[in-house]
This record gives sequence, C-alpha cells and structure tokens, in this order.
Amino acid sequence: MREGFVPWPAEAADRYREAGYWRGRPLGSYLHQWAAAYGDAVAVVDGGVRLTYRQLADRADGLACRLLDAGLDPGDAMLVQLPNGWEFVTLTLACLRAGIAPVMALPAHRGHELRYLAAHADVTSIAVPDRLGDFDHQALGREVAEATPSVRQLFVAGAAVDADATDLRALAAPAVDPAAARVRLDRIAPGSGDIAVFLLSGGTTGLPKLITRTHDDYEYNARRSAEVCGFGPDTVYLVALPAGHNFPLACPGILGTLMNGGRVVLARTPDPDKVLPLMAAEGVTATAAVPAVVQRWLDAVGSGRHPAPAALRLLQVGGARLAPEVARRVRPVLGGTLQQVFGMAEGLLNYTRPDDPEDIKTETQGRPMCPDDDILIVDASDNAVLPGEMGALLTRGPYTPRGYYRADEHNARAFTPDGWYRTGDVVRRHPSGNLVVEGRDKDLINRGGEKISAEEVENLVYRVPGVSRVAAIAKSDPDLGERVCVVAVVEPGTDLTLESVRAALTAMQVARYKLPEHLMVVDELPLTKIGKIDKKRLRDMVQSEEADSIEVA
Ligand code: OOB
Repeated sequence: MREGFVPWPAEAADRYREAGYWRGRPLGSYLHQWAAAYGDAVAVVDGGVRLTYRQLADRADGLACRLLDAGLDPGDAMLVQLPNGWEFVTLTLACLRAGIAPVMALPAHRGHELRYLAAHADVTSIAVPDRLGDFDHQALGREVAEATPSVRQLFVAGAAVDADATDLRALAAPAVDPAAARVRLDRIAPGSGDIAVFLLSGGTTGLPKLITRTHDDYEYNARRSAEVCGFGPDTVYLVALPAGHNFPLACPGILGTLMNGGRVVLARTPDPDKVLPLMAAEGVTATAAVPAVVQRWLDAVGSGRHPAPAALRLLQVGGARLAPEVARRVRPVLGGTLQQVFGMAEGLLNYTRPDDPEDIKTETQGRPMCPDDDILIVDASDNAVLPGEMGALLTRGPYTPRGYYRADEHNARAFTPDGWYRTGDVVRRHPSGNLVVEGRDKDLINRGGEKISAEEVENLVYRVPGVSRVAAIAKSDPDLGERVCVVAVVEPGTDLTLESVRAALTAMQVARYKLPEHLMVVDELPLTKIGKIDKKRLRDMVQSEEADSIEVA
C-alpha cells in the first residue's frame, strides 16, 4: 500500500467485511461479470460512439495492457483530465483493471492545480484531451509533465496528437487477444483494500486534498447508491456534471449504472439546449445535477423552449443547497421524481428515497445510505446537541476514509482522534430522521456546486503586487448560489481592479471558476475580538448596499 494512505482500523474493517459492505474484490474484476451478463446491451453512448458491454470490456482490457506495456506499473497513479466522453469511461475502467489509480482532475483545472496534483500523488502519467474549446490541453499536459519528475508518459485523447505524446484513443483499441489480456490482468489485479481512485476534496486548505477511495469502499459506494436509486438494466443515466466528480462517477453515477446493466450517456456540458434534446433522443431515465443546473433546466422547460424529458424518472440534485421553491417545481415541470443528495467526495452519502413523502423530498437533504454510517451532530465543544438542534456534522463509516492522502497535519484537524470526519457542514436532524443542511462552518465558497477554498484564493491574491491584506468570501448569487468575492487592503497608490486581479490569477494558471467575481477595496479588514479576520462581518458588508465598490464581472 502507498505510503500516505490512512487505513481504517482493523476492528472497523472486519466489521465492514462481515456486514457485507466490503466484498474483497477489486472493482475492475467486475468488468467481465458485467460483460457476461449484459454483453450486447449498449453500455456507453458518446455522440456517435456506442459501445456495448462486451466492446467496453475488450477496450478497457486492451487499454490496461497497453498502459502496462508502455511502462506503467500497478500501484502507479495517473493524472486524468478528460471531458465527459467514452475515453474517460474506458480509461477509468482500464486503470481499475491495471491497479493504476486515476487522480480525478477537472477539465477546468489549469497549471496551478494540475502541477500540484501531479506532484502530490507522484503520478507517472497524465491523460488530457488535445483541446477543449479554444484551450490547448495538450500543451498544458506537456508543461505539467515537464514540471513533474515522476511523469514518464503523456496520453492525449483527440484527433491532433503530437509526436511526443501517446494517442489514447489508439491505445484504447480492443485487446487483440481478449482471453490472454484478461488472464494477464486478472493475474496482476490490485488488492481490494488498495486505492482505486483519488478524488479531489472541495477543501478549505491552501491546496486541495486528495481523497483515497479503495476498491472495497468505492464498490460499495456505487452498489448501495444504485440500490437506493433503483437502478437496473432499463436505467439510462446521463452524465451532465464533470465525470471525475464523485456524484456522477459513483453516486450511483457511471459505476452504479454499469454494475446494473444500464446505459451511460455522456454530455460534454449541462447546457439545457444540448442536454434536453439529448435526454429526449436517448430516453434518459436518471441523472445528477447541481441546483444551479436544475434551475436552468427548469427555466428551459418551463418557458416552453424545450419539452420535458419524457422518460426522466429520477432527478438527483446535490452539491449545494437546493431552495425548497425550486425543489417543488421539479416534478411538475421536468416530470421526474426529485432526489436530494447531500454527499461529499470524502464519503458519506445522504439520499431522500424515491418513495418518501413529497415534503421530505423537497425540504430535507436525505438520510445516510448505509445502516453503519455513524452520524454525530455536535456543538463547539464536540458534545452532541439535543435531538433536532443544529450542530456540526461528524461522520464515520464503511465508505468514509479515515484521513486524506499524505496530509498528517491537516488530518489531525479534519478528523477526531477516534476517526470521525469533520464534514464542516452545519445540519439538524428533521423529525423524520432526515438531515437538513443549515449552513457550514468551513471556509469555502460553493460556486454552483464547485467548491473553492477561501484560503487558496487568498494565498493567490497575496501574490498580486500592491495587495497588503486580503479575505476571500462567498457572496450570494441568484444563479450560482455563491460567487467568489475578494476584499482587499492595498498599499497606497495601488490601482487594484477586478480585471487586474483576474488577469494576475489567470497568469498564475488558476482555474477560471476560482477567479474572483467581485472585488471590494477597503481601508482595513474588520477583526474579531481575538484578532482574526471577521468574515461574518465581511459577508454582511458585501451583501449590503455598503458594497458599492463591487465590480461585477
Ligand atoms: C458533493 O461533493 P463535494 O465533495 O464536491 O462537496 C461536499 C460538500 C458538502 O460537505 C456540503 O458542504 C456540500 O458539498 N453539499 C451540500 C449538498 N450536497 C453537498 N450542501 C447542501 N445541500 C446538499 N444537497 O458535493 C457531492 C458528492 C456526492 C454526491 C453529491 C454531492
């Protein structure tokens, strides 16, 4: 096992195995089981590309073998930055087969994020598309590869692969001898307690944390999610969020669909004008969205611009707070059953159940999916609050790891000594037993479901010349829920504008979604009694009319 991975204590692991949550099999070993059960059914749809279960298995095995032939080793990590497409699904399965752990980066990430992720996980390879829109990912991939001593291979998916990179699509051709490939991969299969994937935390620290998800725990994550959501061979699941996020990947997402013989339809963007016709054409029955996206789908259908997606049965919504007014419009406008999902890449998943009463589905964020998800709601001294009262949510369970990867110092704060994960969410228990998310006590900005660490933004803005003090806070926004607002004190004579800050961060190769969208220049930052920046006060200031120095991007 990789150094830096934090295991569950033996006692808990035994319990999870005995209860049947952990099955002791690597995720990739299920691929041929699915192919045997559903062989000719279509598993993946990506534009004009349709792959059956058999074809997907043959391609994943072919790719896994070629990755090993190219010099990668079981136990390696690969930085994966691919858009939603068949290559993402095939590569993820190939990695699971070969025991190579993908680090799930987002297409929006740039050099700032990718260099850090590559170095922190010691990846030996990087997979990127050639271009997305007008951005050259191949050039970025090469830059990151050159900056990361451990990297030996650059894989590029697309039509224009440069001579110094390897063509991922060619590598993903079906295995020439499927039986031999299968035997070879079965022989080197990873252990079920090994790291299956690295997910990114929506963290609160200067640099994002990596979350290690094991084969045992992630298989359960997808399997139990699919059970709660009633996925089966007739499920047609649309991937509209970035596929590397936990939600569309395994809640139940891509993995939960494939486990059950359903069909995965991939969309490059959640844009209603693209997605709603695709849902109609493919007969999509289930999908996952963040509230900001649901709002756009509701508007597109509600205004008559698009008909409701007729086959939709389940609309999962999570990642950020869903206003009850919006929740109540889902069934009448879009036609499917609303399911609220309060989840996190760190593990714990809460779902409202499809047969819950309507008010539970609109007003709560669901309950844990596993009987052995431990939930504790505590006050500032870590004592349990009275039933129904608000407090900080702590959790432990069979798919909630006990620590971030290589982050001892941070783990000491993010986990209690007896292994509870401090989610940073403030919740209360509804009389029905469901959780209601009331807020958070962690310092991040939730921009339409994408989490942005305030500290990370502050560290970046401190590097802008002329900035002497800075705080990054969330400003409420009708479309995205929140946007990044920077409040800064500058040295005399500095002309700091929103444009200049954004330009400076862009030059540092920071992902665009993290760039401040509001700026307020002040004489001094308000402090609390103990001398910390008073962010609550700042939030009130930028929200009120006082904030007339704000420039909106
Ligand atoms: C999902 O995962 P992450 O890791 O991007 O973010 C987790 C955080 C939670 O701690 C909470 O602060 C917030 O996102 N959140 C919600 C929420 N679902 C997540 N806040 C209010 N209401 C909700 N329904 O966001 C994620 C992972 C798996 C499934 C669904 C969401």
